[in-house]
Order: sequence, then C-alpha cells, then structure tokens
Amino acid sequence: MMTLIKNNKGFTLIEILVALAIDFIVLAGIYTAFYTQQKSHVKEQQVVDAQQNVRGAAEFMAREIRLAGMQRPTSGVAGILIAGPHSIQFTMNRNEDDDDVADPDENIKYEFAAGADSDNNGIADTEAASITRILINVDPVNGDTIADDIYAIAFAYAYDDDQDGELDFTDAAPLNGRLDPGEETWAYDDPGLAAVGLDTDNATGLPLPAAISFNRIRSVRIWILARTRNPLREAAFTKNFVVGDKIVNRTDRYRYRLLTATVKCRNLGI
Ligand SMILES: [Ca+2]
Ligand SMILES: [Ca+2]
Ligand SMILES: [Ca+2]
Ligand SMILES: [Ca+2]
Repeated sequence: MMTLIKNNKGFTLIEILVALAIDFIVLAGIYTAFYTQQKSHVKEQQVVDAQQNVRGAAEFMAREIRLAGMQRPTSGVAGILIAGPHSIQFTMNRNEDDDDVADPDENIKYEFAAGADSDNNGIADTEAASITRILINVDPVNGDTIADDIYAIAFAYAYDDDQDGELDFTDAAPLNGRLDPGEETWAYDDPGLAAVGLDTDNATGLPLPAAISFNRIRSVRIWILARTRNPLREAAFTKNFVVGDKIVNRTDRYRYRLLTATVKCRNLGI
C-alpha cells in the first residue's frame, strides 16, 4: 500500500527567517525608492518655489515701475526719485480726481529690507533677505515683503538725454568691445559719486561724462537673484551670475534663480 508521505512538520525556523529576510529586503527596496523619490520631489518643489518667488516679485515690481510718472501733477514732480544700483523710488498719480502724488500708494521704493544690506552692495549681508516695497507716504522706513530668500538685487536705467525719442546708445567707442555698437547705455546713480543723476555706466562701472537728470530715464532693468531656502545639492557647486554691474560668484550647495526684467516706462518723457 502506498502511503502518501506528507511532511507536516510545518516551516523550519530557518525557512521562516529566510522568508522574513526576503520580505525585509523587498520592503527596504520599496521604502528606499519611495524615500528617494520623495526627497527629489521636495527638492524640486523648493526650486519651483524659488522660481515662483522671484518671478512673482519681478512681475509685481515691473508692473508698478511701468506706472512711474503717470498723470504728472501740475505741482510737484512725478517720476523717478532714486535711481540707485540697488534701490529705486518713484512716484505717480494713480487717481484722476486729484493732482498730487500724496496718496498712500503713489510714492514707492523697492530695496532690501531695512538693515539687510548695510554695506549697500546689493547683496544680502546674511546671504538671503527679503525685498521690501515701502510706501513712502505711509512709512518711509518699513514696508511689506514682496519676496524672500533673495541673494542679490540690482537696477539700471536707460535714458534719452538728447531727447530724440530713442534710448541713447554707445556708438563710436563701444566701451572697449564690451558693448555692441548701437546698444543702449545702462547707467545708475552711484551714491558714492556726489552728482545726483545717472552718473555711472552699468557695463563698465566708469563715471559717465556728465550726470544725466532722472527725468531723462525711459527704461528700467531689474535683476533679482533668488536662492532656495535650503542647500539642495549633495556637494558644493560653483556658479556665476551677472547681477547689474556685478558678477556674483557662488560656491555652495544652494540652487539659484536669476531673473531679469526690462521695463519701458511709458509715462516718462511725455
Ligand atoms: Ca494722487
Ligand atoms: Ca551687503
Ligand atoms: Ca536719444
Ligand atoms: Ca551719484
């Protein structure tokens, strides 16, 4: 008679351990894949945040700077009041029922938050700071934050000093080959030079032959360099950015986003 020999001993301890070990390896694999994906997702999100942060700020500033000089009042001046390399202040009359630039949002200044750039070089002293929108008619010192995690900021200004309706450009001597002939000249008012007016060439850092009155400004260029909130790279990485008249060199683990915008000030020069 044939006896069906059945192994009814169940699993041995070794078999159970092997099975558990395999389960563990599989689970660890799944977890690692998930964790890596999650980590890269978080990193990507921070880069996107930095990008949106800087783009939002630049668009907001550009929209408002475009209004500089709108509806000039018969008394007082509307236009650009400060044309600095790292700050800008301008006025406009937003409401048609008065003739002034005295309303809360008619005199605006953009710059790093108070105390964030005490050596005034356009780079946040603590490597990242916020940009502030100051409503001068409300509080000439403190304003609202429009962007965080900003590493550097710069402004430059193109002008029509000969008033022929075109931006003045460099033609005969294109600044030692640094500019193409016919390229407009970008300049700013260097606080270190006594003249009030555009007195320094943005491309060379050299003084202009004569200071140019702010009311000849026709365009504004903005540079904003933002960085991610946290260091995201595995190892330090070197990169260079042109921010206004500066070349900013960074070697660190952060990711950066540089945004530039050129604003035609339609209300200036009319
Ligand atoms: Ca007004
Ligand atoms: Ca600084
Ligand atoms: Ca011109
Ligand atoms: Ca000056």
